[in-house]
Amino acid sequence: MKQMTWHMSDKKDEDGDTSVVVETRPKTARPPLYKVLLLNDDYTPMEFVVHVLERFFGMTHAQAFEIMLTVHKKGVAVVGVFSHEIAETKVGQVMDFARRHQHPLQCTMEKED
Ligand code: TYC
Repeated sequence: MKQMTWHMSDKKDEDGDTSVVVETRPKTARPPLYKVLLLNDDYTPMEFVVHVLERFFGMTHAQAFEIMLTVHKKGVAVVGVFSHEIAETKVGQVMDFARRHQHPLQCTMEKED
């Protein structure tokens, strides 16, 4: 007959009875995600926005052009969804790059529902 192996997780009580400890899995909340938004304005050149999307959001030229046009026509678009820290970094990089080139381009972040 097959011999069972005792495991550390098998607890013996006073009478020598055993019971298996069943692991409970308390719900661990995942950290919230943040949308990074790009805003339209009348002055930032389209090619600059396309370059920003390629450089900081890893888009191809075609993807970047499409998203740039969406912002141009609709006023705003989500350009990525990230952890709070990464979103903050992206916003900072875009705002800094735009400021250094003297363009009024605005980039913000917003918590996802
Ligand atoms: N509206 C700008 C123009 O006509 C282009 C533009 C697109 C600016 C997207 C900002 O986030 C932006 N030159």
